[in-house]
Amino acid sequence: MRYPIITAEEAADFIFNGANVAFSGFTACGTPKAIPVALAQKAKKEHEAGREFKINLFSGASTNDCVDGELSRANAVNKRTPYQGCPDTRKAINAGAIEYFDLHLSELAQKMRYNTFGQLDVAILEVQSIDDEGNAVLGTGIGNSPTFAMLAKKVLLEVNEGINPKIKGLHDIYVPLDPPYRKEIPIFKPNDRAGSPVLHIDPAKIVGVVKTNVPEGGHPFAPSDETTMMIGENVCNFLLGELKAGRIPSTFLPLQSGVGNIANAVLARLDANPNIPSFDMYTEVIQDSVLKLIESGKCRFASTCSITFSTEAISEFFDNIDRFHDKVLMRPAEISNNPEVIRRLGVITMNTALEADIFGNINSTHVTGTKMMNGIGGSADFTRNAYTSIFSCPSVAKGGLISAIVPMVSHLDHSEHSVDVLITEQGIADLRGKSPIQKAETIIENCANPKYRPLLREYLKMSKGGHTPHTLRAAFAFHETFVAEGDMSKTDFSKYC
Ligand code: 0RQ
Repeated sequence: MRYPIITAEEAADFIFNGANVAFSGFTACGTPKAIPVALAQKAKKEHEAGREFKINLFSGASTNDCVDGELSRANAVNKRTPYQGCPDTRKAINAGAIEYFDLHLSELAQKMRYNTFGQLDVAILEVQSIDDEGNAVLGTGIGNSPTFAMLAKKVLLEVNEGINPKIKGLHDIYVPLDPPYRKEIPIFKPNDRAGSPVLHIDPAKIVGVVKTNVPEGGHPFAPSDETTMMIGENVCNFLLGELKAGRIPSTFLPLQSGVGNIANAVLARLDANPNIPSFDMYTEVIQDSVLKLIESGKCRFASTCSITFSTEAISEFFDNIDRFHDKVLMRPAEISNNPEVIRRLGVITMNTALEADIFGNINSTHVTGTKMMNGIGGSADFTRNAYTSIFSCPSVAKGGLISAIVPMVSHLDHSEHSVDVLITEQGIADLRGKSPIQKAETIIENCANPKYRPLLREYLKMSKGGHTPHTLRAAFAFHETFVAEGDMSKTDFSKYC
């Protein structure tokens, strides 16, 4: 190999206080595992010596604990974008120790190419292999690696020998030209290949290679419970109704689904229902349930940014790669989540809300309007450009102390203009073509938990006048009551009359 083989500690020495540092991958997949740990150690030593040491951390989406966990515990992060899902990072963000700016996942790469955040100093990229001409085979998640490699002054590589070499061919690396030269992205069907299976990195920028040997694959998700199964069933019923009404063509349309238990339950219900035809997926993450759908023939093809499989599923995937290699393509986040492509393909999107208000506005990110949970992720990339956008969530959280349906969302991520359908375990609220008052009546009666329906009806009744009736002084009464008394159902609207 023509590149210097170095230790993770030597690699960390290329990174200085205040540096803009970008990491490969998307979720834990494809994320570096050795250099960030050494970097956290370096930060701790610098702090012990009384010196400031923090980096600005850019990624594809959430990362593994070696990146967000180690670096935030070492107090080594100044700015952070575009998405995180790490409890320690979340704590630091909400304590004001990390300046987090929450960004649509499709936008970070182009914003960096437009020089919005200043020069990228170092890119740390995990690869499966690299040849002497700089052609790299990436790992199980791409994220923004192509743009990071293009922009960084220096590139540090982790060559992970634990990644199965059969991964070669599953990547589709394409970086659009920037305005005013951008052309259409040549993806007209989910399985169209737009770019190259390898990422070219300028060899002159590669200042060191660290070898690792960490097998890919994580823990499987917990099995679905009764609530998530009912949500899955309701999503399935909604889609069947759309097929029957001819609003979805009989050949079906590509699906996007978030990650987690609800997404798993929805996909399991779609698989089990013989009336749902086979479909493609145009999404950002695929998990074990999608592998099962591909095996059963229900999913014909999946375009994604990462393959977030459990350890067992990833071995099954690579052991049978001949069956899967023409069924999956991994693309950079700006392509997997690209608004132009999502709109063109007619993607049906399914994302999760923390809370929804009675008028169909969605909060996906902020608990009681103030505390960051994870970030907006790709949910708006898909929702805003969907053929039909669906949001789902359980009708209550924390054992019923919180209603997911509230008078007014305490933070807005997706406005009522972008949200077509809201689904809870209670039922389906089809919001298309409805006025705000009609939306409110449908959401209260179909989606709110029976325990909270009387309170929500009372709020709507006391709010008179205007196109979207509100009683502004009572709009956050649910949240205020939860903060003060730990139970939203204790809300007393008579106090606000
Ligand atoms: O708390 O973890 O303490 O049990 O929030 O809620 O119901 O388990 O749902 O794991 O799917 O997360 C919106 C955060 C939902 C996620 C969000 C509490 C609840 C629980 C988690 P515990 P659930 P999920 C694809 C697209 C934005 C990004 C996105 C998300 C915890 O889906 O980050 O969509 N979405 N990306 O008890 C207070 C409420 C609450 C609440 C739930 N109203 N108030 N707490 N909880 N509702 C993926 C990617 O972008 C990669």
